[in-house]
Amino acid sequence: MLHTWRWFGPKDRVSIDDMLQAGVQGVVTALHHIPTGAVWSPEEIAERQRLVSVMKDGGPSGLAWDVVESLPVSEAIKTQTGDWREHVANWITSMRHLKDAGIDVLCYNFMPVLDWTRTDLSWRRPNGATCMRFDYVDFAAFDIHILQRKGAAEDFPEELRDEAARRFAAMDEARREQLAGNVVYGLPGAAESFSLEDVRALLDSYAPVTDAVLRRNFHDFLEQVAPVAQEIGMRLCCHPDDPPFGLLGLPRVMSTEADYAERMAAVDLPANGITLCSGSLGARPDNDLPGMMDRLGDRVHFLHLRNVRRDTDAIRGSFFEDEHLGGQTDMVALIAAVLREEARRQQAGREDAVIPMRPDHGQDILDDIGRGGQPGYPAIGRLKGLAELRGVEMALSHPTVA
Ligand code: DNO
Repeated sequence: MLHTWRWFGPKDRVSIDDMLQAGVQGVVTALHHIPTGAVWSPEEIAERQRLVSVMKDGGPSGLAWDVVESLPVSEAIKTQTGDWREHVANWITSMRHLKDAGIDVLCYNFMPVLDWTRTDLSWRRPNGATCMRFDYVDFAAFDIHILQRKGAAEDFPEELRDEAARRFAAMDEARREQLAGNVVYGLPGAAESFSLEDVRALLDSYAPVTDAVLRRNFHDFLEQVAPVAQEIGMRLCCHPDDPPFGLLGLPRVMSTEADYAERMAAVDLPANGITLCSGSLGARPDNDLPGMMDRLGDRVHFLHLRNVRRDTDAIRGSFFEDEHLGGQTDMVALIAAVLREEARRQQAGREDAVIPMRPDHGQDILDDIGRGGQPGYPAIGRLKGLAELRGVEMALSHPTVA
């Protein structure tokens, strides 16, 4: 695996020097300041590459921008409304500019309205570390009582609805504000930050977009972008829904192995690939991550390795972000499956035999606590995650084991 690390650009408190000291080999970044739907110019791309290539003292970092995460897909494209055709054309132009700059892997997602969703950004663990959590009762309290979405109550079983009402009644104003902020104001990397009013308007615009319509719009998008990607040698990799089940009555089409397989079959080209995110997918008990790597590995162009622990075995439920080797995904088995895939690619002489991986998220530990870094992206928590994942990889590849 190529050990990469997400960098949010010059505003990120975790520097290029920090990454190097964490043992990182490549960088994942995006031009977050460019509005969704607009073209990423060659100049902007070159400037980000320059920033990645230098250390604080001006010396060379030896690092390069290896993976784009994400080139956002606009709501207009997902709903096929407004300027969507122009947005697709711009998306393709940006992809061409990125490839011209030597970048081969491009991650995106097709989640309506909200990118990843959490209710708690610093949930305390017994050892004093903090992590992110998605609490389904809090989420229902948000949906029914804060957002007051039409029809929200009917989307939850009665028991959960009652629990959410009690939970909401017990929250003070500050917690209600915080909860709304966590859900809609945008987590790191999300292309957009919304007010409650914006979200209500967007939800209205999705009223005609059923799962079937979103799927069709997704396939239309793929039919336009994937052949170009194939022709120029760009590897597209769609990130799964996070969490991988329906929220706010919105359609969801990238949550399971069947979803992944269907999206890939829709445009059956190697360039039309996936990001295997063990943390997002792992929030559902029916997603078998090592099995998915074995079965879909051929088109896995990017790996997000992280782990979650679910409160229940229900498809929709609460979970928290556990340590990389904790949680319910068997990380050793998953990495073993990745190594098998890399060996297959090597044998086949594929140029992409080494798959880029990033230690996704991390708990806030030691000096991360109170540092005010990006939620989910602490320096030390990720360094620990990367070190553990690297250790597993090295052990599994050692001649006395393999
Ligand atoms: C969260 C991330 C997501 C991801 C996008 C990919 O930490 O994994 O925001 O970057 O969904 O398009």
